[in-house]
Amino acid sequence: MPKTAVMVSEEVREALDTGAPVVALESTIIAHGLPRPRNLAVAEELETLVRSGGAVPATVAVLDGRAQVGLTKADLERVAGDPDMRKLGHRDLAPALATGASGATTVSATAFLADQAGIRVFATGGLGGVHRGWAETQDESADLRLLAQVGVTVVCAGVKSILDVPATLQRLETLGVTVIGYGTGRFPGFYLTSSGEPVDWAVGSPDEVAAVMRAQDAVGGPCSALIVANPVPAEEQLDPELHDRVLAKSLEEAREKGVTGQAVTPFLLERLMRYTDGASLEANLAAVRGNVRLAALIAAAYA
Ligand code: PSU
Ligand code: MN
Repeated sequence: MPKTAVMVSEEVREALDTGAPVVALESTIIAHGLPRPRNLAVAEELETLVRSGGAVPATVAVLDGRAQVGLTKADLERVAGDPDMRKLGHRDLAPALATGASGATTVSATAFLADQAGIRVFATGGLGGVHRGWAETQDESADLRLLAQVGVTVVCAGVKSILDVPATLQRLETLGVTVIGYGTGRFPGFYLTSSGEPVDWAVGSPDEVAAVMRAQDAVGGPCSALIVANPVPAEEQLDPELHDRVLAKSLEEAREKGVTGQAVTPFLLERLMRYTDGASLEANLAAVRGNVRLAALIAAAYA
């Protein structure tokens, strides 16, 4: 199916046509990463944050077989409220479109659709990556390979700390995806300010990120994403000791229950929320908010 399968909202189309800044937002975090009904309030807040930063928000989802870039309030309510929303990675887009299905888009599907629509900047919480125990399960998020193929700038708090972070960074290197730390030489740890792993490049302002994007354009060649790794502020991070303890317990539980495939990430995020009495949720939200704010500034600096 040609690109015409991607439906861009009027507001987003107008912004793109006039060169105004646009920030794409994913919907899996809304439908499968956050508890109802707070998820709807968050979805709306993130759009407002993009607007406050001077950019137009473009939340992405598939509704009744239509890949939509830019959602109405009613669409957002549906994504947040409908328990039957599927979780759609890039590879799920064609069957979802062909069968009229509805689902939230992960980083891989969102980055792809944003790129098709001509949106350069995308904000999320934490990327998917190589899972712990990869040697047995071969569970590696499709986010990584997709990001090696689209020229979007992804603002995130690193990759989810439920993952094998060093292995994920290694994989990003192999795939040729550029990673820069925002105001830090340490790769962030999603709920934690630092994962402890080093990053090779650090920048300190939206203008510097925009300069890297322009250099990508100038250098040319096959595109790949630019990952802007933006740490959650230290005062809003999850207590690292608590994090390590509840994560070990949650991973053990996932193993015992035989949780596999697409269910692994939502399962672990939910267990962490439960075992930290909601503290992991607050850290997750603080990270996402920071990323969305920064993404708007980067989109404006690049526009
Ligand atoms: N960031 C969050 N919460 C989430 C996600 C990201 O703060 O739930 C989602 C993203 O959509 C990401 C997905 O693409 O988790 C990864 O899922 P998997 O490991 O199954 O590829
Ligand atoms: Mn997976």
